[in-house]
Parts: sequence; structure tokens; C-alpha cells
Amino acid sequence: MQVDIVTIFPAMFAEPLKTGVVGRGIERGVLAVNVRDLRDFTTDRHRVVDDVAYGGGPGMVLKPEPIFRALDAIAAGAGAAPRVLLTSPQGERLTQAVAERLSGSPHLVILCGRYEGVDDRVRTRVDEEVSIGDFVLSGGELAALVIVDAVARLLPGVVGDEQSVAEDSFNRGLLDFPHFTRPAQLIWDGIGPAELAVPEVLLSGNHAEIRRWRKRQALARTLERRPDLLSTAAIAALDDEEREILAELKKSRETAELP
Ligand code: 9D3
Repeated sequence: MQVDIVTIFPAMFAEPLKTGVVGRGIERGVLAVNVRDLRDFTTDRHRVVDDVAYGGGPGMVLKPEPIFRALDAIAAGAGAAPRVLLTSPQGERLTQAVAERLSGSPHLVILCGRYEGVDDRVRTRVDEEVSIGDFVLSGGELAALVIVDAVARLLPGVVGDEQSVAEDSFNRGLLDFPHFTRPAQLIWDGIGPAELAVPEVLLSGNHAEIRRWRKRQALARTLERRPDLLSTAAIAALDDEEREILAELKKSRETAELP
């Protein structure tokens, strides 16, 4: 997959694209990311990328021509038309389903918006707008990195363990179960040793019991913290054992709330 990122802050991408799963995807040649400085597509001596808003008001708006020129340059160097994304608070919320859909595109362009806004005529060249959630960022650069990370790990050969991708919590529609590593007993300051002990079942070697405990923990956490994830469709996708555990958990929560 090729990704072109158009930004006024190219420096924000250097380390993140060298690091971790995304860095490895690039190293392995599964992913190529070109970061393009919007100022390189200006034609004036001062490399101006923004201007005041028509109609007045505070803040500057990204000018259309440098963005159009950047898109034309990217298209000229590409075989097929890339899919053009604009990061924007008005966009469709990034979800695992959106990441999966985008991962099927051989070539993405991500235009990074800024706080004050982008000239609306840019939208004539945009296939979709993507938001990463309901909070205010100062620009689209971090959103672009989030999109690249979520999409890159879905490309075959990027994450070492394909199974871990398949088993991912949002794929299964459940939150993760708790994890522990050594030591089994931990003494720390004022925290009681019982509170810091690794659950016995995980030390038992009984793999059927461990699987059931993990399912129970994942379901209990989801019911407690993200009940919105347990839609009818999500419940239908559970296995029989999970549905049985969920029914049990719901029942014990009902009785616990009785006076
Ligand atoms: C004065 C601007 N705000 C008035 C309602 C709107 C606004 C525009 C642009 C708020 C933030 C931004 C900058 N944010 C992004 O470019 C952005 C973003 C975000 O803020 N949250 C979640 N996802 C994204 S994707 C791009």
C-alpha cells in the first residue's frame, strides 16, 4: 500500500513512521509512506499556504491551490486514482470497520487539515472525510498517524502474528481480558499481597479453565465498561460458552442490585 500525507508539519511524522509496527511495515516494503510538505506546492516567494477567511472571523484558512497542486503531483506519479481522505472533525468516525475498508485501497492520500479550516473547494477533490473521535485536536496530523497505524497493522505481513490481529478485541467485539507476567507474588508498599497476586487459575496449567476464565473476564469488563459493544449482532457472534457466561453475568448483576 502507498500512502501520501500532505501536511504543513512534515516533521511530526519522522519518528512515528520509523517506529514500531508501522516502521516495520515500511522496512518490509509492505507499506510506503511519502510525507509531502504543502509549502513545496506553493509558487510564491514566501511559500504561503493560508489566508484570511472570506466573510471575516479569526484564524487562517488553508488555500486551495497548493492542495490542488499537491494532489495533481501525486496523481501524476500514480497508475490508478488514489483514494483521497481529508482529516476533519466533520468526518466519519474512524472505527475498525473503516480501517478495514481503507486497508483494501492500494493508494491513500491523507490531507491534513488545521484548526482554522480548509478552503471548502478542496472537498471537490476528496473522497471521504475522517475524524478520529469527538475531541478537539489542533490539526489533522495526529489523526493521519492514527489512520496509518490502524490501517498498516491490517496489511498482510506487517504484524508478525496474524493471529493476534484476527483475535483483536475490536474484531471480536469484546474488550481484552487481564494479562499478567512474572512474578506471581509481588510485594509493593502499602498494597496488600492478595491484591497483587496473579489469579490462581492462570498458574494451574488447566487450559480449559484458563480459557473460560478469560472469556468471563472479557465479558464482565465489556458489560461493565462498554455495554454498547454488546449489541444483538455482537452477542450472536459469541460462541455458546460465551453466551452462557454472559447470561450468568447479567443474572448475577440483576440479583446484586436487589435491596
Ligand atoms: C475553530 C474550529 N472549530 C470550530 C467548531 C472546529 C475545528 C476545526 C478543526 C476544530 C478542530 C479542528 C482541527 N482538528 C482536526 O483537524 C481534526 C480532528 C479533530 O479535531 N478531532 C478528531 N479528529 C480529527 S481529524 C482532524
